[in-house]
Amino acid sequence: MTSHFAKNLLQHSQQQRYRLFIRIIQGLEKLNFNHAEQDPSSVLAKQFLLTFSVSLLSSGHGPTHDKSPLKQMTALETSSLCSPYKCAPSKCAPAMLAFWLVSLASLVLLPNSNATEPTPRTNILFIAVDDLNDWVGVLGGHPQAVTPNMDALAQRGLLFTNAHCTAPGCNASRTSLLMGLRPSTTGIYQNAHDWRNTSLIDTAVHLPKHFKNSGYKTLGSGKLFHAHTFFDPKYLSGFSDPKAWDDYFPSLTQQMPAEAVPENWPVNSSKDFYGGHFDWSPLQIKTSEMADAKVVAWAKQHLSKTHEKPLFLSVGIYRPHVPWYAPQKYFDRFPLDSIQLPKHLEHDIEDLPEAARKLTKNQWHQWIVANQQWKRAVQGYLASLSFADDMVGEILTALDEGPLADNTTVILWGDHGYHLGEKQHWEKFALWENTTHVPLMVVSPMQTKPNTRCDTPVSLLDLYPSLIELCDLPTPPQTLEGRSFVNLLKNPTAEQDRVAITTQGQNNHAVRSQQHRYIQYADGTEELYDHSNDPHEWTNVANEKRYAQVKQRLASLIPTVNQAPLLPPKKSDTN
Ligand SMILES: [Ca+2]
Ligand SMILES: [Ca+2]
Repeated sequence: MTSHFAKNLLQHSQQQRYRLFIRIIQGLEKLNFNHAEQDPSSVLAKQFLLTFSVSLLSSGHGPTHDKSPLKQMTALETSSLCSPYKCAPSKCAPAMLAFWLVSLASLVLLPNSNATEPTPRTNILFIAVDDLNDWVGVLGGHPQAVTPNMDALAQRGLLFTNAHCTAPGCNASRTSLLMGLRPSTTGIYQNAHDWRNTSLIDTAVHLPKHFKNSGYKTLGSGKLFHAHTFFDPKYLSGFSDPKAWDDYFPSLTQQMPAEAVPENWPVNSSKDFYGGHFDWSPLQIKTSEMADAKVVAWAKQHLSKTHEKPLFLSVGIYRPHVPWYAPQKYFDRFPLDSIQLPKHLEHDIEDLPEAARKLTKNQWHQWIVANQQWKRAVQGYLASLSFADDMVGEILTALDEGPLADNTTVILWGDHGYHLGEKQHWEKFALWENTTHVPLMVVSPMQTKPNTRCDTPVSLLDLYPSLIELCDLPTPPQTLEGRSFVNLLKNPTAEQDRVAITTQGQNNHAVRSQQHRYIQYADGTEELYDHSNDPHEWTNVANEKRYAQVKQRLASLIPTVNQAPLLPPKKSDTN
């Protein structure tokens, strides 16, 4: 300890030693010595400490330092404070020892000159890609996906290969992620459930606001809280919170710009599906005219300059959310006659319980097949995904070329998965792997190593506590229900017993472990899939006796709190 102290001391400049001296003097004053009441031993100890601090000021410096005003001042103070007292050295030894320890502790604890500059808090670039399933190249969900930018991002850090949403719908998933609370805890299960009309407005602090309250500059662009277009300006604001942001694009009260649409729509689909907004077609426009391109252009401006505070920048990319309208060049990347349908089993739904079959958009599927639109729809998704990937590439290039490159943590996530005909289902709002599995990648200069993967299940619910740990933020007032995954960033195999839980409506849950998916519906019916031999979840083994213990263990992890929905449930959720 003594040698460490000496080494530490020698590293301090004269100015730092002076600051140290002042700290010791201030510490003595706080001890509130009163000359008339102190016993002589305590006063001698104080004298010893003062003498020590004076020697500290002069140590390591040449004779010129002895003549400095500083030295003269300390000598004067020492004399005036302590000269009237005398005592026997034997009596004051314990007190001297105590003060020695105090002074040594203060010196050792004082950081050395290299560490006095606090490490700047990492900036956060938070990229949300809407309705992004696991077709991203590095996750291998579709052999024709073209996502070089997201693939490159994953290779710069850590890719979670087994990440899942807490709810398979935009609003329920995003609200859960941003509040750090399960849908079953808040009762927010559907897109119509606006968190701002609930008690959460008083009892919880959502993620961007927590960053703002904790000293970050918060900037946002595009969809973060739920919003959609439906080609009507009234939906573009969504459920945002203008008070959470220092600035937002298009504005503090509007999350999304209006999007480019064909003159006559639907082009390939039917008015029966969301009034025609579930549609796919190339657009004869420049990429820069796309709404997402405007969102990204704004974000790029802020990545090209320094900021007075650490930055939390959220960028929400709307594609590949429907409508799958994108410039012609993105469709040209996927010639129609080359399109491969997603892997599917013809009679897959026959071993599903009735509650599961009710979730499927079977009628949509029948229409799509009957009208020869399945390949065209897959083409539309692949084109929209490729466009979204180009947008991610633009953001990352701006980051890399700007002043924030070295101290920014990048997190890219999708809000839920997406079916394109598997199990005769389209979209989300179900509890299978296609719907719950999401891309999640983290590149953190201080935490992750390039080209690492983590196969342990994690949840988007884990993002809030992970960001708290990464950025050293205080805890918010609500009790966060996720579990930080920061330990997995450095050591991807550190934990293997985690599970991810997804909830679709009240009392319907899926529990995903490393090997299995267990689903339990409100009526008690079940599904179980074994991913070790059934990666597409084609064979429901819930009724096989050999899986009884697996089922029992996973069922025991289902949330016990299951709040009633905020509003009466609709027959089916809407986009
Ligand atoms: Ca979504
Ligand atoms: Ca099946």
